[in-house]
Amino acid sequence: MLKKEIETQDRVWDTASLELLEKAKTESIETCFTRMDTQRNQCKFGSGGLCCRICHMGPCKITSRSPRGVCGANADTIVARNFLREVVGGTAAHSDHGRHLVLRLKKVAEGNGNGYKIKDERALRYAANLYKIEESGRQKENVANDLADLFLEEFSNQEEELKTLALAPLKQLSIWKNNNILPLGIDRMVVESMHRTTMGVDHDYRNILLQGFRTALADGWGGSRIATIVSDILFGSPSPIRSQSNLGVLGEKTVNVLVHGHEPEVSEILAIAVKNPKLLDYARKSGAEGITLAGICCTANEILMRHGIPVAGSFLQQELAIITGAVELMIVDVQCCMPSLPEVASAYHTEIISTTEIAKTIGVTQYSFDSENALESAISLLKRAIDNFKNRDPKKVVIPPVSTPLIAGFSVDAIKYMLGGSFRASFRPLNDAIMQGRIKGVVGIVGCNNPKSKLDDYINSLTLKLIKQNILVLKTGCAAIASAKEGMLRPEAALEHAGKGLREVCEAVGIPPVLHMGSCVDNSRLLEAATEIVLEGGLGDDMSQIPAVGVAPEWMSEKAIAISCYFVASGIDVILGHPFHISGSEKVTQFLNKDTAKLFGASFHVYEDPDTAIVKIVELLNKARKRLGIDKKVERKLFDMHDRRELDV
Ligand code: BF8
Ligand code: SF4
Repeated sequence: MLKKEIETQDRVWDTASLELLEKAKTESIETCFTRMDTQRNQCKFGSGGLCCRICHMGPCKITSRSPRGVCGANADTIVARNFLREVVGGTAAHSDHGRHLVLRLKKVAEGNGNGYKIKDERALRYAANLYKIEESGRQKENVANDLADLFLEEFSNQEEELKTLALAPLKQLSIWKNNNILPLGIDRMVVESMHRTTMGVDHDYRNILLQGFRTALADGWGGSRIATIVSDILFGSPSPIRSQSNLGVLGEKTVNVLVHGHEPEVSEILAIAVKNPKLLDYARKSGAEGITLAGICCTANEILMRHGIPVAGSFLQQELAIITGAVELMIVDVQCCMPSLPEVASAYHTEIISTTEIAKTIGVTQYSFDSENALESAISLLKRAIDNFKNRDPKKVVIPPVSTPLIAGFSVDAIKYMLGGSFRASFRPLNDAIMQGRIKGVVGIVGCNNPKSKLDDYINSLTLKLIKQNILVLKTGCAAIASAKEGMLRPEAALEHAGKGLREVCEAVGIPPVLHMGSCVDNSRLLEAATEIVLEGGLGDDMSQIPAVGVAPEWMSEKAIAISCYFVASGIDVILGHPFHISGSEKVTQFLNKDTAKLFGASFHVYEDPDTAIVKIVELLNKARKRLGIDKKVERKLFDMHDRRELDV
């Protein structure tokens, strides 16, 4: 039963979302925020990880009076098995995304690219060198063909370890080897994990959890890394680019088309098609002033990073975008697209179209996007949106006038160039700034929003505290969109909010204090950045030694679990804004939150508010600095009075 209605201003941080939630209330539209109220009394067995429905002797739930399931499985086994299956879900999602891109690269290499081509030959040749594929003097298509074949083997290898692991620092590899968690082919890891968690196979919670880290490594250093590399080859490596964010990017007088989901193949072509002059003419003849293409979730991040297409919103804003009444077409593909979308859209004229066979929802129009004729397909989708413009009901339209400028596009390459200049691109200046204490460390904030807590509140409060403490913040996914909307992705944010040391570095280099590094699969860019820091020298010889922490403040997805597991296995401590579903087993909790520190040099930490999280993060960074022997400089150089006050919090 509902105790007390939550005030709308306690559900969301930004004024655009607030205005649209009020509109939803007036128009009696159900959203995830209101459904959260009806789901608030959630199952304790589920949240403790104690419900097992792996076989049909069950479902079994573990209580003090029934400490074992019918088969004899105890809480530790059940909780660990459920956890591993979540890691599998996240790994499969990222990796299947990567696979689709590799198959596309293969077609392009074979001369069947149609609308697709190798956009970044430099990225292709760089990747070929990483994998020791001969590229010099060879045609780019031949190089791409070999690379695509190698990547396909990364999925299908049965007994060989992932080749992509070799991109990690050498010592990292030996840590994984010593812990017996070097992953084999990605598909094999996913299948083996499902096998090991089926009834009557792997029962030792430690063995199961180690397989969780191994599977997650197949995501971060495998599927996700491959997805990022291939996206850069096909669509271009991101470099700094200006744009706008939040729902105010929608046009009052333009045809609004939103792309939502994760895989960039369709949205990339839409970003090109939208500039077609004939289409613009057609829009004008239909009474609109033009076409506005904008993004939601990680598709937004993909086309923002490469084309500067504006971001309409993050995960929790997908329904709100439709509630503006101004969206003619929302094109969805895979992951994080709520099944509620057609229901919300039915109150307006918005059409929802899915372009993916593997992602169907009743009420969503299935559109078979013809990748053989990608540009024509994209044009016909946009025409469909234009044709829907006449159905917009002006009385239902509210577009909050909130649109915040931003700079995104910080691939690792782009950061290197910004730091070192085009002739000696390198991470050296960053390493030096960390060693001198001007920058205390690096924190990656990743992941989602979750209506269990106020949208963007934790993410934005923590980000502000971090940059005040001279901590450089790297962002991906919906966490990056939160910062975009908050104005933290502008270089001026350094002047306005950063501590002295970080401000000086940002001003010298011309970067914001918060760097948008891409979508969720692009968390692989964070691993790449951490590797660059290690390889540059002076800050340890594996990733657990550098002053770096990962944070998933408002996470909700299995993908966030996989990401945080590959961070920890890679030696990067992870702060979670709320715990995994593991509280039903003290041993599993102890293993993940403590014992992993001995295995990988990093573990999970749960801090449910930004005030306690910042204290822990600073403690972790300072510990790393002390171990490296660079802590003295922190005391002497880093803290001005302003910073000292913050530390006392
Ligand atoms: O993959 S951050 S809500 S959109 S899961 Fe989803 Fe989470 Fe957003 Fe991107 Ni990532
Ligand atoms: Fe119950 Fe064991 Fe079957 Fe799980 S595997 S449902 S604990 S009998």
